Amino acid sequence: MLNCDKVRADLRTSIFGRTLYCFQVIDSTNAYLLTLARDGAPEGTVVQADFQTAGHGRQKRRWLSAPGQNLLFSILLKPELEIDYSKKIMLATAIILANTIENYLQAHQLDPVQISFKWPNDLLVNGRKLSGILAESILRDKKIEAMVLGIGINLNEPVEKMPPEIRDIATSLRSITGQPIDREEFLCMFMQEFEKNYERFERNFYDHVVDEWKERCDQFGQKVTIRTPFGEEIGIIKDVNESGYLVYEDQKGVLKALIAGEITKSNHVTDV
Ligand code: BT5
Repeated sequence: MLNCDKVRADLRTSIFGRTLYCFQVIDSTNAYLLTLARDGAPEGTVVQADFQTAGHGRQKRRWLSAPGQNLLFSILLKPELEIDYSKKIMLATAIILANTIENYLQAHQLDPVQISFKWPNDLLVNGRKLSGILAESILRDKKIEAMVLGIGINLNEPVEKMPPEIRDIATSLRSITGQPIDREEFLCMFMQEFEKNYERFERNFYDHVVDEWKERCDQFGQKVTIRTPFGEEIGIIKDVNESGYLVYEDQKGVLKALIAGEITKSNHVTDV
């Protein structure tokens, strides 16, 4: 089980992770933290679990993770911003997570890895998913009263032992580097990086977040299949706009901005 006392002792933050709940088994860290949020838990509260019986992604898709090998946790934010900022907060979290991975590898003298972002919430290495982020919010009067950011990152689970559903699409930091990853240290590094950047991003109302995010996205110009709330369509990815929405050109040449959806296939031949 994750050594929670060690995390508490080593953590150098003033808000994030100062209230920390660690579980051996839970249904979902996001679901639990949403309940705590409704009961008035403070900003920065973190819930971590070694195993989830109902870990999920968007649209109730399952998040699969073997017991005690990876990191599964959720953080509570109370940003006092309009709903419009939700997407940008999620993109900021991906940046923070990518920075943490780089810091960790550097601190352990491991070779750097090329992390790329897939809209809206995936971190990929060599086209395989290393991590997913799920944001769930409690809204009041168009404002974000509380936002729970759930992070699943594959640290130590070897790819060959992953369940067949994800074996061909996922990867883990251990499989990439060949080295075991210290979960306690990684979690502390993430919280520290989060606190440092969260303050910076909030101060500037998330200016530049999208530009920073785009630097790591290599999907622009790709012809893809996009699952939208209104059905699937083929389009060319053009941009991610200032609000963090996906901008694509449909087959009639019309530009569309998508707030929620999914890029399901990116194997179309394109000359763009
Ligand atoms: C996500 O959803 O990628 C967000 C996942 C967030 C999980 C965390 S764990 C802690 C917290 N508590 C929760 O209950 N959730 C959060 P989405 O974009 O919908 O992607 C889900 C898809 O990712 C699945 O349908 C699988 O194809 C794939 N997947 C599932 N488990 C995976 C894994 N361990 N590694 C890589 N891909 C995985």
